[in-house]
Amino acid sequence: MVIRNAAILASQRCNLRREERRRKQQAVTKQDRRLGVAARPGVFDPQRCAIDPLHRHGANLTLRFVLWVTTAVFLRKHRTLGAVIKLHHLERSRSHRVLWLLEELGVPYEIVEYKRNHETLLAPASLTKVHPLGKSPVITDADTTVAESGAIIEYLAEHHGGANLVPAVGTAEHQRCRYFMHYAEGSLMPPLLIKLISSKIRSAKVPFFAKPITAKVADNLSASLVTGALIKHTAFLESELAQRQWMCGDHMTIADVQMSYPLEALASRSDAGTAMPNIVRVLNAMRARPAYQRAIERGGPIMID
Ligand SMILES: N[C@@H](CCC(=O)N[C@@H](CS)C(=O)NCC(=O)O)C(=O)O
Repeated sequence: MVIRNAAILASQRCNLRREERRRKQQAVTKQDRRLGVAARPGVFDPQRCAIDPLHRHGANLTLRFVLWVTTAVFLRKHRTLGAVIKLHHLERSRSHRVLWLLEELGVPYEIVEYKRNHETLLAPASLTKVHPLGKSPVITDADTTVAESGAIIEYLAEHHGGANLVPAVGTAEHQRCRYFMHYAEGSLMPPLLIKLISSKIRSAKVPFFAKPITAKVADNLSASLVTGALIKHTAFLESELAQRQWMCGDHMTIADVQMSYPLEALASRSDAGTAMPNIVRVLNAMRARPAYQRAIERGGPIMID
């Protein structure tokens, strides 16, 4: 009996609550009609929302949809925000320049590491999957692939906030910057590379009777293509750097990044016997940058021994 009465009471309470909700709902609908809210589905009305959770749900869906479309359009426009730059980094290579710049810019990036063949010092064939020449550095940024250090450095400065590392167009600094961006690979690297090749020829494992021949070839290469050239380059760079703090002027620029590798090579390979205090001063200023040191921590030593 007691249980039956309790059940009847509970059911009555339930009916009362339902009736109360219906009345509130009717009141809101009438007010909506007056205000024209019902005719505008998806318009968020906080008053109505307090009593009608479905209304809040509808408004949330609209908001979410608008947010989703805006984000998609934004990411499509700024593709690089959705992807991280990948640096295809060959150990002990010019790739250090790009690592240094990425660290200076503070942009997120990933390193894909490649090891040199011990005998030939060549890069593994897998690098040709990134760029047909199979050389490092090369970067991928979303669906853009950029090879050649100079081009990569300019690309990163242009697209990833390095405008302060490029001197203003029309100034003498800008002209010097352009010059050194090309000079590094076009003029200074070739004799330094021949110097490396000639030292590898000299130390190559050959039968003892062939040793004098390989030594002679190495000496001739050095004498004709390296020694004189490096004396000229050293004198030229010394006179340039005696006039300024960095490669182009009073501030570090992308030309310093590009020149860092040949300057390291010059410091470690040159036996031209010429003193180079200004080259060493600029090189030490580069090496002192925390970003330069972080690049070595992440990418390993710069030069081939
Ligand atoms: N001029 C190119 C040179 C690229 C280059 O020769 N990279 C060397 C490493 S320093 C390389 O990939 N060597 C391995 C190979 O040729 O297989 C640049 O500046 O990016």
